[in-house]
Amino acid sequence: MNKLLAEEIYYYMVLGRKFEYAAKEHYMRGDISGFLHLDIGQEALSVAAMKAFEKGDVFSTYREHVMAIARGIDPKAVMAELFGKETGVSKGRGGSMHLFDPSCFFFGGDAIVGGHLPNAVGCAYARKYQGKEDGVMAIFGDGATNGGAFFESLNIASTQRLPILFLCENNRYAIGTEITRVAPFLEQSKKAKPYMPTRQVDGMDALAVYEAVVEAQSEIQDGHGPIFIEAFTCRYEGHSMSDAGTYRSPQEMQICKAQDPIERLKRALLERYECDMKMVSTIEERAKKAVDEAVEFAANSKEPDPSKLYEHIFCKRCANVVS
Ligand SMILES: Cc1ncc(C[n+]2csc(CCOP(=O)(O)OP(=O)(O)O)c2C)c(N)n1
Ligand SMILES: [Mg+2]
Repeated sequence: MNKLLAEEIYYYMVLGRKFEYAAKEHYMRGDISGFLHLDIGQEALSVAAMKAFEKGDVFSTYREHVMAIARGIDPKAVMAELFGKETGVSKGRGGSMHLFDPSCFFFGGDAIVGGHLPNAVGCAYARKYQGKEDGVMAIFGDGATNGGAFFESLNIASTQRLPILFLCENNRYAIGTEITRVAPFLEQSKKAKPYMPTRQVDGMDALAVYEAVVEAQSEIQDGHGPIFIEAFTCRYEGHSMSDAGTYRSPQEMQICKAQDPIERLKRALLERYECDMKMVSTIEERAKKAVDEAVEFAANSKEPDPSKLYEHIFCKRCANVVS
């Protein structure tokens, strides 16, 4: 990875973290309602995967604010969506879990755990049928690998040799349930092994995630069929704003935070890429400004007109997917 790209990834990771803390604050003030799942701790994965899978369609889970921004959606439009405003990326109709922008090749945000996997497979089928090479990336949590939709999706992707990358964010928890209480092992890539090549990566290391996704995308584009990457990561906050996360011990959190992805990339910038502290601070200030502007924009935007409540809900012609 070159220095410019490393700096860009750092910018989006810092922006992502600041964005999430601002969202948390405004949720507590009552400006944001509904569900809110924060990505704090998982930024390396969310940002580096988006930057690596530059072309192609992305289907993600409900923990997707940072991914959406890294994919190119304006932070203002993301924050306005959380605030339920007309200027939001989904016109205020979707909220936190339904950020969607076909122009950025970002197809959500899905509230149903694993529900987006069959959609992603369908899109990969369409892409193959159309002779388009870019492929699809589906991102999901460890919890999603216990559902039927997961296995059906792997099966079809494998038998049809579809150009799809399955990227599992293994943060070891599905809400408050530790993964080994509901699955026979910690490593969820074992479930995918019979279907396709699997790899594991340190999801707290942005550079490693980037390399793994770039390599996988070039393989799926070359017609090798699907690939599964399992990235081990750690979310710092509770599952959502209604979860205090008390089931994790302070020691466990301390081990997690010692791997902090932003600190790790900062160290790489200073040591490997020979950036100076001034450059790093400038990037951090830019990120702060973008978040402040996003909050201001969201706060000052209008709410949707109630008489237009049913507009923008159903797709009349899914032109971006099938034409
Ligand atoms: C089909 C379905 N079952 C249950 C739920 C309730 N639910 C919401 S999030 C979640 C846990 C998912 O955990 P994981 O996939 O590991 O993602 P993470 O929250 O760790 O990012 C559950 C069970 C749901 N939304 N959809
Ligand atoms: Mg999880």
